[in-house]
Amino acid sequence: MLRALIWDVDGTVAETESLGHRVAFNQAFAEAGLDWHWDVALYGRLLQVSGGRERMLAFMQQQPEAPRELAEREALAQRLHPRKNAIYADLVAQRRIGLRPGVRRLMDECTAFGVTQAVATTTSTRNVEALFSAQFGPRWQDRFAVVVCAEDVPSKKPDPQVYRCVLQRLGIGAREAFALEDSPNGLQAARAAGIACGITRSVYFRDADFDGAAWVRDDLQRPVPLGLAALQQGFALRA
Ligand code: XBP
Ligand code: MG
Repeated sequence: MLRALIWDVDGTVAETESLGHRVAFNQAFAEAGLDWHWDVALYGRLLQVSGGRERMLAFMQQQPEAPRELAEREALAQRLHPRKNAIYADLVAQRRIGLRPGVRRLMDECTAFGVTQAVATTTSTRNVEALFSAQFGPRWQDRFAVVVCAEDVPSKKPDPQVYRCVLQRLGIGAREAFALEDSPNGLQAARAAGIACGITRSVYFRDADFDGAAWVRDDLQRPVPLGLAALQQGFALRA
C-alpha cells in the first residue's frame, strides 16, 4: 500500500540545476576572482557528482590553476559553497525559477487524498527552504512530514542513505513508498533503498539511461502511476 510519496528537489520539483545552481556557482567564482565558468555542457558532465561542494572538488582535480594541495582545495570549496548557496537563495526568492509542470497538482492531490509527502535531497537545507518558501509560502513545511537534506546524511546520492533516513523517520517500509527523481544518481539511490521510483527527466538527463525506473516521463503534467494502492485511495492518478 502506498503511504508516502518522496520527492527529490533539484531537477524534479524545479529546473534548479540549469537555471539556479549553475548560475550561482559561476557568480561565486567570479566574485572570488576565479577565471572559472561552467557552461551548460560542462555542468551536465559535472552533475555526475552529487553535492555542490563535492562537485567543485571534482572540477578542481582537473584544473591546473586550482590549489595543488587537497586541504587547500577543500578550504576553497568550503569558502565558495555558502556564497554560492546565498546567491542561489536570492535567485529562487525572486521566483525566477518556477515549479515544473504538474508538480503542484500532484502535491495538492496527495494532500487531498491523505498520502504523506517527504523530501529526499542532496542539496543544502537552506536551498530547499529558499525554493519552497518562494513557491509555497512560509508554511511550506506543512506539506511534508519529513525533509532530509545534505546536512542530515554524509553520503550523497547515488548512496541510498538519504532514502533510508526518510523511511526511518516516516516509520514505513520501502514498499510503502514511491520516489520521484530526475537523474540516474537519484534513481540509483531510491532503488538501492528498495523504493520504486518514477522519473521526470530534467533538461540534463533527457538522454540518460533510467533502467530500473517504474516509468519515465518528460514531466508530471499527465497523471502518473504510483501503484495500485493509489488507485484504491481514489487518486486521479492512473497507469
Ligand atoms: C542535487 C545536488 C546538489 C545541487 C546543489 O542532487 O546534487 O548538489 O546540485 O546543491 P539531487 P548544493 O537532485 O539528486 O538531490 O550546492 O547545496 O550541494
Ligand atoms: Mg535531482
